[in-house]
Amino acid sequence: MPPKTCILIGAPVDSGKRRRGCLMGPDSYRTAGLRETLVDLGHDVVDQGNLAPRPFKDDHPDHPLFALNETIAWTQSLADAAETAMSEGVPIFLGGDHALSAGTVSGVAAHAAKQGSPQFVLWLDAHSDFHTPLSSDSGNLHGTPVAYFSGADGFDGFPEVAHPVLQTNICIIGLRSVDEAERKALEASDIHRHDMREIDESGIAKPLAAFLKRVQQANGQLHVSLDVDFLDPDVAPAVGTTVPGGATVREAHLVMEMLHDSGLVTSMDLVELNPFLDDRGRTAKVMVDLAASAFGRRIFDRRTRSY
Ligand code: EXY
Ligand code: MN
Ligand code: MN
Ligand code: MN
Repeated sequence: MPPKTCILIGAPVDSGKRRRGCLMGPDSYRTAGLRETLVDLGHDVVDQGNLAPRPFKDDHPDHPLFALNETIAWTQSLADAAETAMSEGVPIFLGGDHALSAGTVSGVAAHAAKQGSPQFVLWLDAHSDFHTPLSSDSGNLHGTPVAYFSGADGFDGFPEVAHPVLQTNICIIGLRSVDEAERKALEASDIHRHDMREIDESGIAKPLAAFLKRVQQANGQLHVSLDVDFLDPDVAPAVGTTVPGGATVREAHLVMEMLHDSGLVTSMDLVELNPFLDDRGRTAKVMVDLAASAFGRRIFDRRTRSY
């Protein structure tokens, strides 16, 4: 696999939920050596530092949606940055909570549309993040990015999604906490969804290989959004929305190694790390190790396989 130009973009988004702490995420990945790890694998790395949201007026404390204006302001800023970065290399967004993906995915999808290729999204998460502002009970917007970038209604005030990601081009793996409204919406959608029960029964490689084959056949762009809570809390405790029964470190590395073997990844988010909840950087290091697998770290080179 030829070396990549990895563009690190800090996105200290903390407005997607009430519990603060994700704003420290970008520097935790830097402290855990993400840049050095990618350089050691032969990649060029450009760290663009941290982004800021567009200017915004303070949110009304009683608004049912938490930090709506702040999240809208981040979405505008991230969508522009993502679209620009796609023409410079492989952007890796350092979160920040999952609300950031409303901007990153809509931005990379805009780039894909200009290239005339379809955008695909692999969503690695315990949650489907498929609420809209109208269906969310918590009012936490980090539970809504998949609905936003796939063009759902209900996002008044957010930037118009000029190039929604087709639902059939979205694959969610790791589900084990889905609200009733999301479950109904998912079952009515064309989103490919693989819960932990399916992974337990038939493994993680099968649905991932089928998805990667479709990306390859469509000559698509592939955005990978890795939520810390995809992993089991025993191995990745530093996230505010832990759900027992998550992916093992080996299942997560298999996903990353298959992604690298496929050569299809064009952008990535690392999200929901809350260093305030970490144990001496343990979770940050797990996430950096997973990024290393996605960018080529392995013992034996087995890229003879095709998907
Ligand atoms: N579905 C719940 C809610 O909407 O509040 C929990 C969302 C958790 C979202 C985290 C980022 O994955
Ligand atoms: Mn999420
Ligand atoms: Mn999650
Ligand atoms: Mn499927």
